[in-house]
Amino acid sequence: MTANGAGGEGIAQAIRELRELRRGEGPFDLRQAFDEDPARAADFSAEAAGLFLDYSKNLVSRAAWTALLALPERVGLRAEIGAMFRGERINRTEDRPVLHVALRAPREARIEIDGRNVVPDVHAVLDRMAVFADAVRGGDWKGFTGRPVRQVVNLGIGGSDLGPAMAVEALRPWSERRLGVHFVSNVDGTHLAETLRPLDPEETLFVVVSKTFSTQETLTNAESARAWCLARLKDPAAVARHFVAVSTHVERVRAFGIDPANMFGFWDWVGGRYSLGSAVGLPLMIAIGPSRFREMLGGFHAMDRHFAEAPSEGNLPVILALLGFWYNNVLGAQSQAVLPYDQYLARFPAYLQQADMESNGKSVDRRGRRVAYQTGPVLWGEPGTNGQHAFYQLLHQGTKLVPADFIGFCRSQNPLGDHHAKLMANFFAQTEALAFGRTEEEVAAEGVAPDLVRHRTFEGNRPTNTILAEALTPAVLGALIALYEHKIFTQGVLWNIHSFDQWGVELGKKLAGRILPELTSDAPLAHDASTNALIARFRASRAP
Ligand code: G6Q
Repeated sequence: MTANGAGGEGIAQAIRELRELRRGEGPFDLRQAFDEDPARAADFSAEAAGLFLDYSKNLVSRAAWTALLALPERVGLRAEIGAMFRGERINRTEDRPVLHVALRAPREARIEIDGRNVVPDVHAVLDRMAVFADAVRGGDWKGFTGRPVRQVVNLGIGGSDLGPAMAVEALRPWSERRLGVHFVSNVDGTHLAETLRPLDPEETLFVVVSKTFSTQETLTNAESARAWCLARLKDPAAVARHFVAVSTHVERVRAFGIDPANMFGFWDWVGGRYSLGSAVGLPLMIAIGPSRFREMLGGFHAMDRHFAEAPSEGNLPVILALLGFWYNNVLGAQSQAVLPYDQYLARFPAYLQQADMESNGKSVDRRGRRVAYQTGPVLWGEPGTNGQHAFYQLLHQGTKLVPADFIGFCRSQNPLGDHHAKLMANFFAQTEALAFGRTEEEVAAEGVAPDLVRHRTFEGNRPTNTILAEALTPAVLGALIALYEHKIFTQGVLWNIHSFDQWGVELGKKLAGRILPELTSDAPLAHDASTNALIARFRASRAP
């Protein structure tokens, strides 16, 4: 029986065994591990879909790694991967398949849901998107007054914002520079107002992206955007030239006033945070064009195949998942840093934050029982080298264990003087410094005053992964995203939790719905004393 087949007790038992192994080994020291094992760097590295992963600078002995590598089989990972790729309804609390892998399957592939091959549907939408994206890019899609579109504004939030916003930034070198692509997500009117301020309604196209087409923030922004547009263009018929929708819900799209002919569909088996490869990627396709978009899908697919086929010991998502599990469940780390050394990946940590924390921030197992172990970490990060001048102090000398993924590229998209060499010198230096530090003896030998030696000592032994790729191309970005998607999936299996629902976002929405009318009335309040007092203060400050 698999660990999770045993109902989750199996994984708790596995954690106890790993902790026992760790205790039995005594302190683990990276300097010593590298000194004693000349093959460590070569053996603790793997490569797939254009990504090279060096995981040798982790606090894992060969014995511990062998024990970790036994986990996928214990939890039945192969069968779980098979169930996802076959379109089984693995999102049980919402009774849906989870098939983002179908979004990047080649045309000739066959993936069935209830006997229907969904791959032709996927490609039919991609083909329609391509026609539309080319029309916008080529200036053939005209606004109501006959001027070509110059500005594209994505209105969406969460999974309908973070993926395309991250990817448009990441793939800017391939973008049509004639077009501005903007993202408005927050219901805070400032976001929309400041974005629209410099734009001209006559040459602005809004892409309203909402799977459900019922999300408060997105519909509020879409209504205000429509009012902004019509204030200039006067005629409601203009909406058809300036608004398109991406949704699963044709009736609500029609009710909003968008012609369903200008709607790009997707399906309930695409989770919001896994939807970049679907029509949710439309603003990205407009920015970079259909063929680059397909290259990105190709990168996703290459990593999908790798995840489905490679044995655990060479499987990049599985390796990252097991290492994360080790820190989270055996060594007690609370967070995970992701540190891209590429300015184009500035939004990548925020994107992954949703993918990881919304998927694995759960505290009941698949049978609804409180888990007896830690689940998803707090994920955070910023691009290097900026972070070095900010929070790296804590990484180097703080009291907390923070495993970190460093992501870098051999070639820059902007080879400007020696910028890239300097960037990458920092990239390599940081993981070296974190792993090997500087001992008191070494610091003293440099002539540092005795009372400063302790302050200037670096303990080292701080774990990192290094992900190195040739260049940040569309295909490499696709592979990178899929790498983390499947890491998250694997960890969800290890923790025996449901990674593809997000019930934890519901309560706040519900309470906001109750509070909204209270803000503009003087009816008695019936919340707790704190919330009552805060709402009363807000009301008082807005009283005429
Ligand atoms: C993602 C979540 C969530 C969702 C947003 C937007 O996995 O489900 O972030 O994407 O709440 O939802 P709509 O696309 O339905 O507006």
